[in-house]
Amino acid sequence: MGILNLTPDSFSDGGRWLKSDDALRHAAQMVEQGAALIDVGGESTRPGAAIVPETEELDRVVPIIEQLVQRLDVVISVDTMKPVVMRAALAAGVSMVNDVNALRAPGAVEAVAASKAAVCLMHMQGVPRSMQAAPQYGDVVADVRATLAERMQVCAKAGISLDRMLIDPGIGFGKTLAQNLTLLAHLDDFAVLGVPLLLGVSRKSLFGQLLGLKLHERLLPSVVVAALAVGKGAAIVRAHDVAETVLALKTAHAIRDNRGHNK
Ligand code: 9MG
Repeated sequence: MGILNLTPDSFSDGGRWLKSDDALRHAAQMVEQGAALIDVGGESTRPGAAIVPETEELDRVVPIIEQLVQRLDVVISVDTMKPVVMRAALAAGVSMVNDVNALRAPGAVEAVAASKAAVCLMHMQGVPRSMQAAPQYGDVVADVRATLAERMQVCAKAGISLDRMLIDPGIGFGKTLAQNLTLLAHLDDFAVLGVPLLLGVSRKSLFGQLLGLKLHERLLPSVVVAALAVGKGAAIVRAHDVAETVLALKTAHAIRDNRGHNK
């Protein structure tokens, strides 16, 4: 899943794709490099990010989504927490909603239920503005899994079938470095929920905390973790650096698919 941030303030590529021609060209390039999905976002979810007014988010994402749906033969997904934006993006042709808030906003579940689109339910403790202040869990893996299971149940009750759902433990969303590492070490524990796992680690601050790396130095650990995640069952990896991530994932897939053969 290639990331297309149409935001002035995203943590790693804020402001880079504000001109529509640049955004469309970048999306096409990610597809050429092997992305099977493009995730279009108009509001930064980085820690401390400000809330973007609905109209502004709509203006940022809808015209680009309309173009991408016409031009690219891949899944276009919208990264938003707002039901109004979900509905407009669905009307513009997205086939997936990626919600870091797991459809908690009033009307979000209904917006997705009224469509045929898939939904990624991501775990977040708190809200982006303050989520890194003091994240607290008993057993982080069990707690995140239980919350995702509960969100899946809410969606199922509203008529969203299991085959439309994906889950994501939300690395960096209301988690300390130790909690992020524990989740990454236990990704296979999410398989019991019975839906595909999506993971986003690309250029995230855990690499700054763990290795002292600046943003532009985080490519290598990002692709290493992407490959490890595939080994632990991840179906989709959300990435800025698509070409490099695709190479890592192809290698990880070849190894994973070879398990059980011993000749
Ligand atoms: C929008 N966004 C930023 N980080 C993300 C992550 O890790 N997962 C998903 N699903 N979306 C994310």
